Amino acid sequence: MASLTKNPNVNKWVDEMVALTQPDKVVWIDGSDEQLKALRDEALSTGEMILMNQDEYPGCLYHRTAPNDVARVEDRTFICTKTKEGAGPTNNWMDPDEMWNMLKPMYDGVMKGRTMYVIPYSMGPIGSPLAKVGVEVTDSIYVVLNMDIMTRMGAKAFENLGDTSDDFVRGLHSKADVDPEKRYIVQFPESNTICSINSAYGGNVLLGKKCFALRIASFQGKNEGWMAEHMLILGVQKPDGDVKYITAAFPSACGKTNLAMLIPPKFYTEQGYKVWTVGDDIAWMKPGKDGRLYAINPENGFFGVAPGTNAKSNYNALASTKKNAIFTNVAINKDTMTPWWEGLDKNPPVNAIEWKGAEVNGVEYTAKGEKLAHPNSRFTAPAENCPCISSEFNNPEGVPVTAMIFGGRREKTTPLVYQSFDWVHGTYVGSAVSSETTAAATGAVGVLRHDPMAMKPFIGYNVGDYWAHWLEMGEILGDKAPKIFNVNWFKKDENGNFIWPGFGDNMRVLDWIIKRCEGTVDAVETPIGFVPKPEDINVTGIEDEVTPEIMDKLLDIDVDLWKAEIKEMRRYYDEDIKAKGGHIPQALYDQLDKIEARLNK
Ligand code: GTP
Ligand code: SPV
Ligand code: MN
Repeated sequence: MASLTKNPNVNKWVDEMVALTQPDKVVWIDGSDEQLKALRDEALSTGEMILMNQDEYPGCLYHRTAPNDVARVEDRTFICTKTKEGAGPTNNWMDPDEMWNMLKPMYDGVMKGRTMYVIPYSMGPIGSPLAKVGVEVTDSIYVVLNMDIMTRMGAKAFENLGDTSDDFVRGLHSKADVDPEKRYIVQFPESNTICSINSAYGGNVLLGKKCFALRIASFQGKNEGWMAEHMLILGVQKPDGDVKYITAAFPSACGKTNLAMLIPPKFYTEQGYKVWTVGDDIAWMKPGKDGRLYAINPENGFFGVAPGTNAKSNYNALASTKKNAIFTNVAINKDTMTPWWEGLDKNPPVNAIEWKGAEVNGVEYTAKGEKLAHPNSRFTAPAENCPCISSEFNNPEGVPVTAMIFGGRREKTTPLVYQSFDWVHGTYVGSAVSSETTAAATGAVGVLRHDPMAMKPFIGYNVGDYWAHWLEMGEILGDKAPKIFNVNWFKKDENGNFIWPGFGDNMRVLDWIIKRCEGTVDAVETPIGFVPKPEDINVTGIEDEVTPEIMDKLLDIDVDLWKAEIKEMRRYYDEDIKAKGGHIPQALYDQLDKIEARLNK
């Protein structure tokens, strides 16, 4: 099939990939409805996709991945820069030539008997000065259909690239044999190239997402003066109509999609507050003409965690999945052909198909403690479906950022919210994010690990240089820099229960954050930052749940725990980062010294 572009750089690379992988057929994805319909029909006929109930879920499809292929594989993810130092201590590294010599034979003839789909896509609105183009070649229709939702896909993406530019990210994907022992997710930041093999799951294969929009883009941002972050973007509209934009970085499966789409408590909606979603996972940010930081969401859809999503916890996410969505590894109600997952409702279907494909009695199955949906099962949903999608979603210039938030899952130590003293301290706070691990990546769940800026698996270069880039951006932004906060929705009591209601009630914390940015509320200065006065977190309507005693616990700064926290941070900087080739800026060590001195006073 003829190429969709005159760009010789694209055509030369695609020709090389065809010669290497030897597909029977090459299909350029123009993005037309006819083409996508034909691909859907083909995937349905082979069983790759399953049709959901078209009355209740029009346009929705289902896909099941191999049971060994259900999450990102961090131990098999590599950053291949010329030097090991370039990748730094938070990444697996291999010399680029050595890696390619290992991968090349694996790709040799891998698409024989298959079709290669060539997917042009734009990360960011077409025509946005912040957008970037990628081309992914893949042997998976599932990838094509997901990329259609997650990106601006098709011939139109080439408009941004033009006929001569070489500034596009090359992505080579083959599901090959889905062999977990030969699975590799490899980024070559210095040559704008991604290679993924032996997976057919989400973030491993939708190369525009984590591989490009975070790993490659963070490296590009460092060199080009912008930032690529694992952050949601939301707008809080106040009763007077003014909208303040906030970004927030939480590790995988720690609440970004939920916060991005929150519905404020009645107390707020009655006054006219409203939350608008710009993005739920990734933000690309650059200083604008007025010197403020502007953010776009490079994605065009949501690849959201299904379990736990329900009409109460996240009405807007659920509504987004009602048409033209793809469900991956959730359970199916066989009678109705509708999706089901733990936490959707309290009624698991009797005639259920669990995520691995077995037909089970869902009531008995779940009563035994088995899960019908995989804990990292997901929906892929078009952003345009979201009832609270921001009017600025497609704004090519992005939205101005007033506040940035870091957070993670911490059962103790970290209070509900605190504000950093300034950008440099805020950068330290970001570097100090640690969180209990989740099912979003393979490996143990619930183990506390360092996850700086929620970017540990996604920083495409040396983490120390990444921190230095944060500090540089702060200098460029000066007094126009967003204010930096930290939140923790996951504090627990002695019995292991969350003590903060979370979800929509997180609006109460956003309210305090905005007031701090506007300078309309006071705070308590503590050794770790500014903490709210208990009376300044509005608890109207939840007084029974969040009593004054609970609020004290939520806002408590336990000096002994914090001394231990700082000691651990020094160990982390020294042993995990510096001793392993990370270049930690002195300014961050100075922050450690200052916090320690304040705690000892
Ligand atoms: P990725 O897509 O992996 O990057 O995840 P995410 O950060 O978007 O996480 P998401 O919003 O999907 O939430 C993941 C899990 O955290 C869900 O099971 C939610 O139920 C839970 N969660 C989200 N917000 C809250 C909250 O405020 N409180 C509590 N207790 N749980 C929450
Ligand atoms: C995450 O793990 O942070 C995700 C899902 O958003 S994935 O696209 O698989 O990386
Ligand atoms: Mn994510």
